[in-house]
Amino acid sequence: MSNRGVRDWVRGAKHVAVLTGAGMSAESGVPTFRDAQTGLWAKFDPQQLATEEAFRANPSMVWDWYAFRREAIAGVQPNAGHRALAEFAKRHPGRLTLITQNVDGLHQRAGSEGVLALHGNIAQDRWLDTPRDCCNADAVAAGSPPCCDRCGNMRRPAVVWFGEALPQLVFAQAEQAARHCDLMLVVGTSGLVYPAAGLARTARGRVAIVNPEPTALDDAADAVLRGTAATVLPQLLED
Ligand code: BJW
Repeated sequence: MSNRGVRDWVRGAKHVAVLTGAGMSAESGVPTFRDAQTGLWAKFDPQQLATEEAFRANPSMVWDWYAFRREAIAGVQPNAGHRALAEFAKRHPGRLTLITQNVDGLHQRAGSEGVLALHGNIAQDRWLDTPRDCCNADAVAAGSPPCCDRCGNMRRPAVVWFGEALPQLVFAQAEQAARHCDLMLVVGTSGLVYPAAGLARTARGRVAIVNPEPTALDDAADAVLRGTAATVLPQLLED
């Protein structure tokens, strides 16, 4: 199937669901999750750092990793793929549901509204343990990580780590979109992490993958487009 063929599927679809992963932001300069990391963090495996266990074992190291990534993300811009999705949704109200595994906020910064963010938001943080009465904004002591100056409860990034449940309502809305779509575009994800990857397998309509490399979901696809998000999405979503 060619890009043009999938573009015709988009044109014919009443409802399009889009599931994005880290490759969506690669051309903005955000490293993907399973890319070799560079610099300071090259010797750490992100899969080992993105867990509550790792945070409890070494809170300052994991906090600093997130601080480093937050700063990097703040310095990049949405790319042509993010913009194409936001512009399509504006031109076609109610026709597109955008589901992302990304925590970088670039879809929202490109102007997409109602984004279903399955894995949270790296720019926000929350209490690690159930907050007590003393845990409030006035009591946050600066630090790495910041913590309650009375009981020591730590702040943690508001992202979903391995072994943690996804936000229930957001995931239910994503499942609903998958079950009702005529077409799902699966962009820039390795398809290795569940339950997000499972959405591509529950999609009612056709599934088209946009990724320069093979993925674990290729067998579930009606079309596999070997290209990048910033080059292929503007072609698929033009009117
Ligand atoms: C480009 C490109 C370009 C490059 N253009 N493309 C079923 C089976 C097996 C295991 C499980 C299962 N169900 C659950 C599990 C366990 C686990 C899991 O999936 N493990 C697998 C690794 C085996 N899942 C969980 O633990 C989830 N929770 C859960 O199931 O809870 C159950 C529960 C219920 C009730 C109570 C309690 C618990 C949670 C998963 C959370 C994932 N979190 C992370 C970290 C977020 C925070 C952070 O960023 O630090 O989310 S992990 C990481 O992986 C991140 C990503 O969102 C996610 C997906 O990665 P993604 O986006 O696919 O990135 P990459 O790097 O893998 O791939 C990039 C792709 O881009 C590649 O394909 C490139 O080719 C491509 N690319 N340039 C287009 N220009």
